[in-house]
Amino acid sequence: MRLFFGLDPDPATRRAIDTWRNALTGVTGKRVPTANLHLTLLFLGQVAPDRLTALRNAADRIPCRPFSLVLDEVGYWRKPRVLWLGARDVPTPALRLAQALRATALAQALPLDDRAWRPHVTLYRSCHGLPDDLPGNPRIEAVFNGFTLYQSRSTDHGVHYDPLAVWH
Ligand code: 2AM
Repeated sequence: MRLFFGLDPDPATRRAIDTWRNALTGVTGKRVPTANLHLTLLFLGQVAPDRLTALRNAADRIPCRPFSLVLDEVGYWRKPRVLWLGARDVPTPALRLAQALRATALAQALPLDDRAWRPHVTLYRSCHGLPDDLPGNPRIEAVFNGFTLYQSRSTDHGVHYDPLAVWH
């Protein structure tokens, strides 16, 4: 199972992200469907299904208080070719949560890469770069009350992110 922990934006935040994204012109790439917009907290990759119960039980012990995060930056990563909205300031509770998830996964002996967490919402994939005319920097405040374990499934109709469990 291809798994990741993430943050699920509420409907108003999704609308705000879409409104900002709709103002972008000249983007070449695959638009991430609105329903798929999310912030990855920890990418786990392939996990054997028989590891799931232990992972969920371990995640039960992670404290999670509501926090807000301001999406105020747009950027492009050349290697994965994604255009994203990000948060310049990483609030401490969000960082703690990402760190706790990482520690939990490591304690479960799940292999992780060691890249630092960069909170972002991917807007476009297979993209060639930032458009020349950006509609000004975004400022979208998002409140998160919990975190979600997702299974990423590739289907004939595109990728689906199925929530397997939510923690508040
Ligand atoms: P993204 O967060 O930049 O959009 C499910 O595939 C999610 O995990 C996506 O949101 C994706 O990127 C992220 N993801 C996919 N492969 C990854 C990898 N090798 N390392 C880190 N994150 C990855």
